[in-house]
This record gives sequence, C-alpha cells and structure tokens, in this order.
Amino acid sequence: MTAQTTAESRTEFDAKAAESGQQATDRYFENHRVDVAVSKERVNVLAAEVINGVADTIRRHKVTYDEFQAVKGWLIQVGLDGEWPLFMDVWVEHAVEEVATENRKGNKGAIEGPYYVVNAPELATPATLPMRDNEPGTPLLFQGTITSVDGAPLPGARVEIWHADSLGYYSQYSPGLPKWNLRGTVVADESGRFQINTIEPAPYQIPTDGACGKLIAVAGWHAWRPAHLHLKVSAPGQQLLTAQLYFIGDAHLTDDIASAVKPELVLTPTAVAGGHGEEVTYDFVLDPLDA
Ligand code: MBD
Ligand code: FE
Repeated sequence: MTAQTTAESRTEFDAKAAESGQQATDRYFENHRVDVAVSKERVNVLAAEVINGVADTIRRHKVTYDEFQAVKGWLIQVGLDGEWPLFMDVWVEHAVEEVATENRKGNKGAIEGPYYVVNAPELATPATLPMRDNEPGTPLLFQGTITSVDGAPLPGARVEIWHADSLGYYSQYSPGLPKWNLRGTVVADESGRFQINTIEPAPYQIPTDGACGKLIAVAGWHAWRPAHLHLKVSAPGQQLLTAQLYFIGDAHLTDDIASAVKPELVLTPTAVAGGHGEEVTYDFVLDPLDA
C-alpha cells in the first residue's frame, strides 16, 4: 500500500506548494466554463443568506475588530496566493457534489478538486498512463467495466484519470514534471471494459505555505487528504460521473480535510500474483442523461 509520507520528506514539496495554488488560479478559466447564467432571484436569495449567516456568527461569538481585520487580511491573502480554487474545493465543493448527485442510481461521485486539466491524451485500453522512466511508486493495474443502470455495457465509454505521483505532485501544477504525467483519457472497449496501468499515488498534503495552510495551522487542523485517483467517467447518452477512488487502510479515510471520502469509493487492491505491484477491479455504473 502507499506508505505514509513523512513531513521530513516533503520539504521540497512544501517549498513549491504555493506555486500549485497560483497555477490552479491561472489555469482555472482554461479548464472550466464560468459563463453560466445565474438568475437575479437566485443570487439575491443565496448572497443574502450567506451574508446574514456571517453576521449571525459575528453576533453569536462577539467577534472583535481585531478578529475582523485579521479575517479581512487573510481573505486578501487567499487571493494573492492564488488559493481560491483550493479553498473552494477543499471546504465547499463537497456540499455542492452531495446536492448535485443526491438522486443518482449509479455510482457515487466525489469532488473534482483543483487539479483537473481538459483534453488529456487519448489512450486505447489496455492503457499505461504517461509517466517518467522509473516513475516511483507501487505499480497499480486499475480495471473495470462501465455499464448503464440497467446493467448494459456502454460502448464508447471513456475514463479520464488524473492523480498525484508518489510524492503528492500533480503535473501542470507542480514544476518539473512532464506535461501529461499521470494523466490520460482511456477509451474503453466495445464491452465497456478498461485497463489502466499506473502507480499508486501518495497521501496528499494540501499546500501548507499559503493562506489555506495558515488557516489550517492557526485552527489546529491537519492538511491531509487520503491518497486518491481522480476520475471523470462518461459515455454517450449518460451523465458524466466525476469521482475519486481511495485505498483501504489509508490513515486519512476518516478525516479527509476535503470531506470527500465515501465508503463506496474505497478500493481494496491485491498483490499481483507472481508480479510486482497491485491490481484492483472497480466497475462504474452511469445514470442516463434524462434521469
Ligand atoms: C487535491 O488533490 C484535491 O483532490 C483536493 C480536493 C484539494 C486539494 C488537492
Ligand atoms: Fe487530488
């Protein structure tokens, strides 16, 4: 299984972590549509409720001017550090995901997080994700079948997959990695089957050197997410599934800083007989578009 990475071995990562926050801001508009119309009625109700919620908290806890100015400075710093994507995805997205998928009959999903990139290279199954020569980490064969809710295999299904390397770095967000390292779009076969060769990611510590890390430190929280694979699974006529998969035995399954673990999303890999590394089968069930 993925070993717990110690704080000592993360020095280089920590030094560069603020850059991944800034990258997530710089790249956000490339990878997301934000020109979505939200009605005046919705903005009025939601903005007023959030603002009133803040005022209620201030009154209930008798927040002081010093605390108010400290928070204002911190909010400014989140933006200067480019960490709004990180903040939103760690502390807010899980609730949006729960609401968006509450009526789903197929697979449970999970949050997208800040490090998705559109248009990762297409790979036929059986696929090996782009990785460096001697990419560190336990080899992992991840395979499964993609079906509809009535059990029919889905031809034309695709698995977009992206994950951190064995030190917790994401390509295009941490410097020094090949552009598409550990990212790919795997095209399943006619019976919806896919096989992906990769390596097991490390548990992930969100950047500790920026404003989000400061909040975590002063609140006495920890910065860890369990090791995870990110996925977007799609097929013609089916709803896109955004999910993450975790690994049994991970120390942070029960206290993910991003509140994004669900029991249905935990993998139990087994040792490959006579080989090296691990393998695991996980099947995806997609909901129809019109549901
Ligand atoms: C990640 O890799 C992640 O998945 C989330 C949700 C937040 C920060 C880093
Ligand atoms: Fe992640």
